[in-house]
Amino acid sequence: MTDRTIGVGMVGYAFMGRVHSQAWRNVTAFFDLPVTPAMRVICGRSEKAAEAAAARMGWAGFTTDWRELIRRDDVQIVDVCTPGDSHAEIAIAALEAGKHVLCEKPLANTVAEAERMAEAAALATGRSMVGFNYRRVPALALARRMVAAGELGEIRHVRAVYLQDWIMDPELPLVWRLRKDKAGSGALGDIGAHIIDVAQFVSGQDIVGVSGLTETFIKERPGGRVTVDDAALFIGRMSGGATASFEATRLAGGRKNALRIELNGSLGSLSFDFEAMNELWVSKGGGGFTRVLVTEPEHPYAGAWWPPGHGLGYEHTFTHEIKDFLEAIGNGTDPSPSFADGLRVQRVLEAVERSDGAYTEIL
Ligand code: SOE
Repeated sequence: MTDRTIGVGMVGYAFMGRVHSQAWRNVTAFFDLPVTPAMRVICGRSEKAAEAAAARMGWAGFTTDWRELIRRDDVQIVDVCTPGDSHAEIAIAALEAGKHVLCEKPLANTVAEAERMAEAAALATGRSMVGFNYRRVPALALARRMVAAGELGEIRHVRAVYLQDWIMDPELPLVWRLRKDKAGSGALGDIGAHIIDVAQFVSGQDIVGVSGLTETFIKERPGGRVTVDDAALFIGRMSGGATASFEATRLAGGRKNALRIELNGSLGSLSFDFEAMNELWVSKGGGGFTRVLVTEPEHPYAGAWWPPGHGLGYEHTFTHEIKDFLEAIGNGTDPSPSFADGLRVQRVLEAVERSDGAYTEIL
């Protein structure tokens, strides 16, 4: 532990606010860091809810004005956990005020917003990072390590899906994630963004072209018309020559949080399913898949926690994310993924929407 305390202010207190708070509270209990976060203030629209969130989640203060949060001299980090329509305004204001910024995914709701955010980050004195937390699953960080070491050889196929089913009930009301003005897009930007980032991170290759389609199956809900996609499917080529296929849907009944990715290379394959997040399946030279339980001390992040075989969960990926963010700030390096990486994901999302329907009908 050091005496280099760094103040944190968080905007938002829903699901992401809760899981980020868990990470801010726990990170120094498991990782030795060059700086120590102090949970100064949480911001939300409702004063009553912000006060309750501060008490429950461990924040010293609360406010309903994010501009006041940014102005505070005892806040050096701004953590943006709001719906996508406010990411640009809050993150740019925080960067221009000299703060470090962690912004939830996707970076923004449009490429134009993401471009302004990436430009502000490039000019800023503060460090910035996008919250693609799945890069911090030990199994996916191990997968990245194995690909980078050439253990799979030349990567030929990347196959990623992200399957959920929480909007299957047509009586689920028109929550903000189902409104384009708040979320920018539906499954495409919400969970499609994750598999785009994970595919690029694990393979070490960028997506350089896509063709895809989106579909909205449940068009009306209590509260009005759905203005985003329920599902997005797209294929692409990657910068190292691999072909790629993606599917993101929140209507896959029975699939709760099934982020799955498989890579096939000239020397072997890797396969991962977040619903069994402590396991990585590996095939070498065309042999069958064997299971690696990614809980050994030498595996990424795993050594900080429990003995082998005890396993980690969703929340730990956010502790790893914030650990890496604080380490970068303390060591004066740029965190990854950067806002420029987030802009690249936004360009892929926009390309899928632009390509929508560009397919050949079977007459
Ligand atoms: C809803 O689809 C959601 O909460 C996403 O927004 C998160 O990024 C994902 O980790 C879990 O599902």
